[in-house]
Amino acid sequence: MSVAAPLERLRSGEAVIGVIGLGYVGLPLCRAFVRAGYRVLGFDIDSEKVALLERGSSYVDAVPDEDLARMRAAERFSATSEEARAAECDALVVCVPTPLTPHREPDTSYIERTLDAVAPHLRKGALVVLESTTYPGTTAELVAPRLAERTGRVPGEGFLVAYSPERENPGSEWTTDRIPKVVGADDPRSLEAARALYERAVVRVVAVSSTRAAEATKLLENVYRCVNIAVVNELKVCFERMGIDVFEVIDAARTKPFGFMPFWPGPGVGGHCIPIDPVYLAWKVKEFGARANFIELASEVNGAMPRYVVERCVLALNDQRKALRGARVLVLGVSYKKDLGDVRESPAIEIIGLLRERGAQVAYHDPHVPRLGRGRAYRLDLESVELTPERLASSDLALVVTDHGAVDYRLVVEHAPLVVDSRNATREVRGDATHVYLA
Ligand code: SAJ
Repeated sequence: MSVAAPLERLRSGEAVIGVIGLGYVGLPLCRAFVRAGYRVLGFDIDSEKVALLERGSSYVDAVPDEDLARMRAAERFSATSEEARAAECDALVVCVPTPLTPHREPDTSYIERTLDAVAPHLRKGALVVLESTTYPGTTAELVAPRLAERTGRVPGEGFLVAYSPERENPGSEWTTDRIPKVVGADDPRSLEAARALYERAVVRVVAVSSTRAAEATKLLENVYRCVNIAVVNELKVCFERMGIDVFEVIDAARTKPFGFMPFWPGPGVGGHCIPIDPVYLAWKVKEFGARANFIELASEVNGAMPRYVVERCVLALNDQRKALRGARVLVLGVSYKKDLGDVRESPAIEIIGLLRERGAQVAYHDPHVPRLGRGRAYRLDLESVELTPERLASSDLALVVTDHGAVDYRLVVEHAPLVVDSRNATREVRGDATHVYLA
């Protein structure tokens, strides 16, 4: 089949698109491609996920069952674990995890395993796009060479390769089709193919000059958040000592109609992006003799927040002549951000681990998280308890870690003998209550 074939089929919209990794990024992307008129084949190594999707049952909040039903009814979506079916695809979009190793270095093993699985079946001239967030250079130094070695073909000719960062935003109204899509490639034909792939599916395609520029674009987006969150976390600690309410100050600063975007102090940063992506960049720049000081410092400041929150609990109990050891602490909210059930990298897991290490008896209430298994460093085995006046009154301290909208903070302030609030969730109901501490 000529090199033009997949590229032609992408241009005409007849292309079959393979999406590898059917998680919170891959499944919404499948939906966007189906809505654009493509036939889509979803790949996942987890046969349970494939079986659920083939039964019309979605496990990704952003893609409800009715959307999945429409995709399947249009006969333009199916899911499989059979990597050989990559041969049916004109384009393969890789949306697999890029976590950190235990030594906090980039872990590209999921990308490598995916490339090795599809390479033997890669159609001649097919396009491979990496979407996983990663360090600048991954596509040019790992993806293209690995595929070239395994297929014996030349990148940009025997197969096409590009990078396009995912911008899925869990829990928001920003659906894939409405978010401008950055694409970068290192040869004209790959760029043309990547543009053709996405132009049908998203509001706007933003082409940049190389795969490295596209990889760096995504990292800048998340470094921007990570550093600005660290700034307000550091100011929270400073202002607390100065008797200044940092939340009041941020609220006042945001009245400036330009040149200021509010970020909010919290108990630390969780999720799959903000605590991890910046570390990928800080790691890579060292290869060039540089040092990403702000990223390193931001990771340190954000990483110190769980301990700071626990220290504030010790101080609050101390003011009531109580010790943390043996205290009954009720943690309110354990997911990594409000109104979601995702606990990945959630600071709540470290906070609960630290409280337990100091002898506290910890329970939690989270309407979105029925049970907590283990974090990277702690095994918790807890189930969410009901939030009742009795439960609050029998606790020594209620600690707000994640400020879910579904929690009644008036009830918390009225019935808990002590409240430590790391999200300013009690601002409307605490008045001048002296038993409520900010953390
Ligand atoms: N956080 C703060 N203070 C803030 C904002 C966030 O402490 O002012 C904490 C959150 O509680 C959470 C962590 O930081 O633990 C990350 O929060 P996030 O709002 O950045 O949420 P994420 O991790 O879901 O980030 C995603 C990102 N989307 C992609 O990477 C495609 C990010 O780029 C989005 O900007 C972000 O959602 C968003 O805007 O909601």
